Amino acid sequence: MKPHHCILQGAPLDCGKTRRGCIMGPDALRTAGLAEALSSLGHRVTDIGNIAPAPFTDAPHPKLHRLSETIAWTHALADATETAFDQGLPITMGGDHALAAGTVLGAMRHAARQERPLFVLWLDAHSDFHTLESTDSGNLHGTPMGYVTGRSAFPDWPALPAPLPYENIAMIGLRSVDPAEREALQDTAITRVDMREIDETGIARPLGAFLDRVTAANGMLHVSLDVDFLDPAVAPAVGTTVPGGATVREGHLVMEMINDSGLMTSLDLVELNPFMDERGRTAELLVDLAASAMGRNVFDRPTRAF
Ligand code: 6HN
Ligand code: MN
Ligand code: MN
Ligand code: MN
Repeated sequence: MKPHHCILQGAPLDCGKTRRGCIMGPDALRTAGLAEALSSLGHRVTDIGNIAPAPFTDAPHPKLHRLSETIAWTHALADATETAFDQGLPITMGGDHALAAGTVLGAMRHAARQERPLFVLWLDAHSDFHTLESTDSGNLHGTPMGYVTGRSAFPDWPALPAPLPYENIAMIGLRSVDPAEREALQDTAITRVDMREIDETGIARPLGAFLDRVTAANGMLHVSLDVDFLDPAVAPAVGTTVPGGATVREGHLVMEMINDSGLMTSLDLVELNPFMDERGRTAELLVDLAASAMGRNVFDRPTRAF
């Protein structure tokens, strides 16, 4: 396994929804031993501390919750993530999923400079594909994929170097997609793998097909892991629980295949709400999954196409 320089950055962003608690996520991941787990695998690890948004004025919006704060975070995280790529592999400790607007944008800028295509693997019960118009809840953690694909205007948000192509996105674990998202997704080439497909074919087949495409394109791969990808019975520390999620082993298999592929260039660990955890078990599970993605295994597998 190739040793990496992991750049841990805390993103205690809690403005993407009304239920609070993700502000404590980065410290819970630190407490659960994320840095130590990665170092023990032979990686160099630097925790650069927490990112902060530039000062913003909170202009109340009739529908969208804490819009100006989310925009300020998007600027800060895109800049920080882009910078982190110069040092190593950015691992963002969230924070709710609104942070992915910034981290994916940072990865898009980096990939554009490298003249390589960026691919995004979205591990989530939700598609987070809303626009500012289509969201019913007004919670901006439901919009980052709508933003990075440029499917509608996000005024005052940072400009995209180019929209992220739909072909470069796979959403795996879907089981809660709002009607407006469902309709919009149907018109795209986004790879959509719902829990039923995982039940029917197993998770390895659709994931392997996607990873093969990333390899063939010499792509960079951003992985965004939302806690609610996992079943709430094993990962209770999340505000948006949806029953019927991935098992612990499905989670690990995804991460192990990502490691075997050697493709991952950045990672988000998001939506951890330590206020709702049970004796730190969700934080510890996220640390174990990150370790699997970075090379922890029982036996090495020969490198292979899936
Ligand atoms: N997440 N679709 C719902 C909404 O409020 O727009 C849920 C969003 C969940 C967000 O998964 O990070
Ligand atoms: Mn900026
Ligand atoms: Mn999400
Ligand atoms: Mn989710």
